[in-house]
Amino acid sequence: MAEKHSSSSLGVISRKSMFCLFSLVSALFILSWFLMLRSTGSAGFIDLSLLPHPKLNSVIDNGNSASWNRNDVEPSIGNRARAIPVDNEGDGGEEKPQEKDDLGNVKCNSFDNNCNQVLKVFMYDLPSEFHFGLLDWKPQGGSVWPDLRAKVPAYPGGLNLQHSIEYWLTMDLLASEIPGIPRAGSAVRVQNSSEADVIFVPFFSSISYNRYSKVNPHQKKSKNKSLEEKLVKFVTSQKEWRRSGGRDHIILAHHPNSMLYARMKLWTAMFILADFGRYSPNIANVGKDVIAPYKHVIKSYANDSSNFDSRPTLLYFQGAIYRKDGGFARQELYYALKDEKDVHFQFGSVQKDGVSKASQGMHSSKFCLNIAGDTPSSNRLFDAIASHCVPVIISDDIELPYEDVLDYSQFCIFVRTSDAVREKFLINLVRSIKKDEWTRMWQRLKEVENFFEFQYPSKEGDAVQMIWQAVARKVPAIRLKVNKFRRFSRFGTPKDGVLRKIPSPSNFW
Ligand SMILES: *[C@@H]1O[C@H](CO)[C@@H](O)[C@H](O)[C@H]1NC(C)=O
Ligand SMILES: *[C@@H]1O[C@H](CO)[C@@H](O)[C@H](O)[C@H]1NC(C)=O
Ligand SMILES: CC(=O)N[C@H]1CO[C@H](CO)[C@@H](O)[C@@H]1O
Repeated sequence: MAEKHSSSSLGVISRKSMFCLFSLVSALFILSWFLMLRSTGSAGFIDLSLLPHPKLNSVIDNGNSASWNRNDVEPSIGNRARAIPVDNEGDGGEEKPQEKDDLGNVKCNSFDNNCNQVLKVFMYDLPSEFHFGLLDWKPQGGSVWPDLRAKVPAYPGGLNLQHSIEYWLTMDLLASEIPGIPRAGSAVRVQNSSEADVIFVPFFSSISYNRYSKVNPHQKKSKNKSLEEKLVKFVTSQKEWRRSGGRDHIILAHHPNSMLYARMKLWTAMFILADFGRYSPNIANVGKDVIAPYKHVIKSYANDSSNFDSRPTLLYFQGAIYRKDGGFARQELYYALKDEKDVHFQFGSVQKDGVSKASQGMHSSKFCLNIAGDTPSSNRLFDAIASHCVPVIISDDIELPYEDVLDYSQFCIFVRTSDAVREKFLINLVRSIKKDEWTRMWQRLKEVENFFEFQYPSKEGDAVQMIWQAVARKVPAIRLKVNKFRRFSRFGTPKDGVLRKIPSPSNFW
């Protein structure tokens, strides 16, 4: 009884006081609302211009195409390049006057996504044996870098070229310091690492793997292995690495077998990869890393005036039979398709003279098959894009370049492996796609092909620019990780800068 009594009187008191409190809070709330409205005009509590906009992800489809780099004169591919991430702010809103620095570049404050965001990249001056030395270039004078005004060193041709992103990105950074080279400017090299968004490690790991993996009789280990070991020692002892635990570093490992040793030591960095096939998810994953295209080995189809009816082959595949995982689907598909008269399905990898044959084959086919091999990705997809041959992708674990801003379903057909091997499924699917739909995809292929084109000097919207922009979209996440890392920085980092404990994927961030 006593208990019940006291609790009910308490209830009365608290109900009264709650009412008072509520009235007081409401009055304050209304008052502050009123004051805020007066001070910010109509925007309400929060000045929206201070919030980062998610608009970098937007894909324009309105012909109103200001490209990502506002500085550039005219987006050279105009409104055809609908996947260029754009700033939609332009439609209607008032332009803010742009503040410029001494060099005429638009000044940005860090909260303002409104102006031209150029990725600032600090590049280590690694000895030339890590980069152009691997291309047989010899350093002249004091510099570890070639003078691109004098001569541009060549990258070895043939199939090596598929993984040559290391070369194109490094050359673009070098060119950013040479006045008068006309190039698109998504990234610039800066000499002061404190001012950089990211730290670039210019090791040409793919060519190192391709050329120097063999152990010569007089050597204990291969050059690719000893270079990787030296690289890890060098990088992890730099102040830039120690400052961030490597989280703001960019490491190139496009060949799936490159950096076999170093990846286990440098996993905190952002990797630029062809796919994640040979990585465990705690070493590389789509959250942390960037997928870059292969450089296609087949000739671009310039001035393509073909059409649905003028491409005689329905479906084209040329590739190796694999013994590993992907091999099963290839075999099955081969037996399913080999008797279709308008299908070209041949085993055998594309070698030197095969390239021009394959070019011809892809240029005269409506659809081109991409089946997972011993890795989920292959350059065949990029050959198909360059040929405007609509890719049919059978690779459940494939990761695609810039997929955060590019909708591949507009120009590729994706088929699950489990469906593809069902009787007649694939051939019926491909035959069901008629002229109109095919023509739309073909048209779109011609619009996007530039995103996969590597060249020097790099041009607006090409692969080099798209890769830099993909890196730039990860900069906020990098900053978060670096700041978290610094919480305990007063206690120092491990002596050699290598963090041994590799986290599980769930607490990676
Ligand atoms: C590098 O940049 C930082 C931050 O802007 C600045 O404090 C420092 O003085 C610069 N160092 C040099 C050598 O210019
Ligand atoms: C494509 O057409 C352009 C202009 O019409 C021409 O300058 C160029 O040489 C052609 N390219 C090829 C490979 O035919
Ligand atoms: C460290 C590293 O990547 N080593 C590789 C160098 O190339 C040989 C031969 O292909 C590989 O077996 C090594 O793993």
